[in-house]
Amino acid sequence: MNKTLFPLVGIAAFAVPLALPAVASAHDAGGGTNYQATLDPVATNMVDGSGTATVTLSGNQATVSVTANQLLDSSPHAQHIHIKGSGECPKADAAHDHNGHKAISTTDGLPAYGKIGTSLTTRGDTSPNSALAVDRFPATGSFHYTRTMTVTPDVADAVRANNAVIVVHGIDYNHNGKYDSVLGASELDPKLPQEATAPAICGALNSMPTGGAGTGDGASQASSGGNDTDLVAIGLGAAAVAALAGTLILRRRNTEAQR
Ligand SMILES: [Cu+2]
Repeated sequence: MNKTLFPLVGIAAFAVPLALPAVASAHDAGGGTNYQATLDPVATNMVDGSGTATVTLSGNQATVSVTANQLLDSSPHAQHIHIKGSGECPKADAAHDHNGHKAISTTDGLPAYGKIGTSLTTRGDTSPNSALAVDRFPATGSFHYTRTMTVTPDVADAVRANNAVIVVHGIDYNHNGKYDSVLGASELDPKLPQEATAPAICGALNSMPTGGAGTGDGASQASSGGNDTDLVAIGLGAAAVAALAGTLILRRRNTEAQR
């Protein structure tokens, strides 16, 4: 399926920098700026997974990508941009007793990462109203999510201030392969187990050190992207970023056309 994208990448690499010069000018007012986060297991929550996230922000338009690995499979994973906290992930001392177990619930983490600003749903509404729209979030243990959306001004401001945090929820505290009541009920929705809403992996978004905007020469950053193809592409420089943005837009249109 991805094979069909490769020709588009090639086309976009030439076409997009001409069509969307603002994307490549990171320092221009209204230009796209890239932010990234490394998603690490939330302390105390018995999570083995990990992930990465990137946000490309242009005005209030955000293209958000989240890659998650080794979370609980066959179970929905709510994911959000959290804002207006301390701009960081909760540490172990944020844990409280949940049904006799030390763990960090979504509420326990609020001082660190803040309230929900954007719900990273797969379709439809992206407001905090969709915080637990379990039928519109990724529902596999490993996934790659990409969506372009309009975010609220307070979310855009928080991202630009490096005060936004990506959180993917849904843990398997007792490693029995499903969300159950080992930690009791969720404080967010008593119909859901605490495991279904507790934060799993988390990372603070920070602007990428792009170097000179408009030079299109950031090749030295390529090695920092690990094995995530999107990060590698971004590391290749501004032109590649523009190409990537074009590819993501095409991919999303493709995906939506199939729905
Ligand atoms: Cu969240």
